[in-house]
Amino acid sequence: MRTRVAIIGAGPAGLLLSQLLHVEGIDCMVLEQRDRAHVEGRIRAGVLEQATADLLERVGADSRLRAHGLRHDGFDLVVDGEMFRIGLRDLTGAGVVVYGQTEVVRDLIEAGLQRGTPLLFDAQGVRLHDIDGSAPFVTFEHDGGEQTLACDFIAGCDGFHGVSRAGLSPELGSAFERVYPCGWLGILAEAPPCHDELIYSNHERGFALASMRSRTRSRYYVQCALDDRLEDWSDERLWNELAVRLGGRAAEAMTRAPAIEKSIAPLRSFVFEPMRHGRLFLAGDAAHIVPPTGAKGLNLAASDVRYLAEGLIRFYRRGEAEGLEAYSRKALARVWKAERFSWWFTGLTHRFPDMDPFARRLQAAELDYLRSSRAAQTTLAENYVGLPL
Ligand code: FAS
Ligand code: PHB
Repeated sequence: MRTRVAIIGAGPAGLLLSQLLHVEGIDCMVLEQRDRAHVEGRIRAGVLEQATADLLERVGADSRLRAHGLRHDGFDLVVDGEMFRIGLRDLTGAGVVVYGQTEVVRDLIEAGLQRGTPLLFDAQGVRLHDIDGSAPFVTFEHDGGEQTLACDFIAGCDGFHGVSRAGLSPELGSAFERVYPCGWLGILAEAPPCHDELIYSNHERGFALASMRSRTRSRYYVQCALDDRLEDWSDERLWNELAVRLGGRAAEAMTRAPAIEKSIAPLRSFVFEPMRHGRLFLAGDAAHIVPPTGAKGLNLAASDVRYLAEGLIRFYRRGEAEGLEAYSRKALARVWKAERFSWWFTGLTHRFPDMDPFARRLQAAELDYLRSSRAAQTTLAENYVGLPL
């Protein structure tokens, strides 16, 4: 088998890249280790920057997003029970779209299948070969046999635990990491949201977030201990904790319902530099991870593949390699700004076990400043809606 761009992974990064290339007539093939049901069933991100929504429109995968996406012009912060709003559109002229990553993945898979983009599920044992040469290739098992896919370039879109970055010798790159002393316990419930916008809460018992997937489906998170297990958190305990941490009107408006999904995710900041290694380009979680507080993970995956697609299109259309040579530098410039924002917003909204009284006073002062300063709120808002590409 042969293609121009072999894409490893059918998450948002790999799927969006495949469609950005396909609509420009550039051959590619997506190799995904899991089956379609698993990929479409993963519950993850919920907030799209407008730039991400625009990319979905560019590849013709936005009809359900336009019909069901919830346009949000602000969100609320609750600090020790007191709520104040960050008016995103008033402060920046832009908002965000609340639309589950699950739906984004479904829309991109559907667009690819309708166009006939080669997308192989259940591709096991993917291995990358000769990424430093002029004829890289990928081997994998599929349909009971060993397959070889020859290509010009490989896009490693296989997430944090994928093989693309793992296959690189450590001395070829630099990893930067911060692991937080807590995780997020997330719940999905068929229950109307408790508020018409998202609520981020800094409470003495820990962080909580009230989000949503639709007007009838809610998504909530509470900060939990690193060693917490799902069996430690009954639905009742979780709903009670959410009511305490979100407090006031949110607690009164909250509709409790059985969890249809419950999961714990660790909080981590991670960047691997550079994002290019010969004919291999890393994109999305394969290259970086942000704590979900700033809702940047999915949106960074989208901006990475936008830059990568621009470089590949320029190479195949005009034979110019400058876009590919600039990819890592351009992507990392945006990644590090999102890492900084996500780290800052996590520190502002969470109570960490090792936070001493001085740190807590600084946090309280920063929240008080944010509440009272349009300039401070504008800084938060322009990072949240997404910095210019
Ligand atoms: P993904 O991990 O989504 O996709 C990688 C794909 O590659 C997967 O389908 C995987 O099966 C496949 N793959 C892996 N190894 C392979 C191999 N060897 N061969 C072939 N295929 C392989 N972001 C937010 O903004 N908000 C959130 O609330 C949020 N919550 C999250 C919760 C969890 C539990 C996790 C893990 C992440 C969360 N994120 C969140 C971040 C998340 O949305 C990512 O940023 C986003 O999925 C990145 O997309 P990809 O880079 O495509 O990676
Ligand atoms: C979500 O709805 O899953 C979500 C929203 C905002 C965040 C993180 C997660 O910051």
